[in-house]
Amino acid sequence: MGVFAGTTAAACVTSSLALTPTTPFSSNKRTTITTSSSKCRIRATHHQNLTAFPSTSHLFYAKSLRTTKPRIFLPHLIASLVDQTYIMVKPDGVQRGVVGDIISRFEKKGFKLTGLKLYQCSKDLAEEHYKDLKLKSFFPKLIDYITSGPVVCMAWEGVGVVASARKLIGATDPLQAEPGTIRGDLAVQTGRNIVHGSDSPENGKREIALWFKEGELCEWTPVLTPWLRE
Ligand code: DAT
Ligand code: MG
Repeated sequence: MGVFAGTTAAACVTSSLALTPTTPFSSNKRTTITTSSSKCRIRATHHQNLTAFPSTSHLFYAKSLRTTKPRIFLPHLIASLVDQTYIMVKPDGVQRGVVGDIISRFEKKGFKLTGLKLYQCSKDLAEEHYKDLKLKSFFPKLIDYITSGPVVCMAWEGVGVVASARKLIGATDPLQAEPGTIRGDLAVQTGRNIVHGSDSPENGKREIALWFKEGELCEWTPVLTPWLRE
C-alpha cells in the first residue's frame, strides 16, 4: 500500500503518483484516503498487476502528472538507438537453398530489411571485408570460399540488431552453436558456416557501405511497426 502524508495540493499530487499501474496491488479496489491536516481527499484505483505489461519506467515512456497513462512516445530516442548490421548468406547457404530460411529468421524476429541482393564478389572485396583476419592461416581458404559462388547481401536495421543478429546466427563453429540458431541448425563446419553477421555497430556501417552502392538501400516504414514496438 502507498503511504499518504501530503498536506498541500502538491503533496497530494506526489502521493497520487505513487499509485501508477505498476504498483503491485493484487485487486481492483477503490480507496478514499483523507489526510488530517489539509482535508485533501485522494481517490485511487488499485490496479491489478498485469505482468504481461512492462513497467512504465521503461525508457520509451514518460508519465503525465495529470493522468498516469503512459502515452508519450519519443521517436527521437529510438532513432538514436537504431543500428544497422550487414548479414550475408555465404556461397554454401545459397547452393544449399537455405536463403529463404535465413531471411525469414530476421523478418520474423522483427528487424527491418533495408537492402538485399544476390552478388558474386571479387577477391578484392572479400579481402577488404575480412581484412582483420589477413594474418590468419585460414585467410586464403576463406577468400576462396567467399568468392566461390554468389552470396546474398543484406542490410538490416533495428534497435540492438547487431548483437541480436549475432545471437540468431550462433557461434562461429557450428558444432558449438546452440540449436535454434542458424549455424546450430544448418551447418557443421567453421569453414562452411553459411552466414556472416557484423560484430559491432561500427562494422555494421562499414560493411554495408562496402557491399552496397548508393541507391541500393531503401528507407521505408513497415506497417507492422506499431505491432513490434510500443
Ligand atoms: P564470425 O563469422 O563468427 O564473426 P570470425 O569473424 O572470427 O567469425 O571469422 C570470420 C570467418 O572466418 C568465419 O565465419 C569462418 C572463418 N574462420 C574463422 N575461424 C576459422 C578457423 N579457425 N578455421 C577456418 N575458418 C575460420
Ligand atoms: Mg566476424
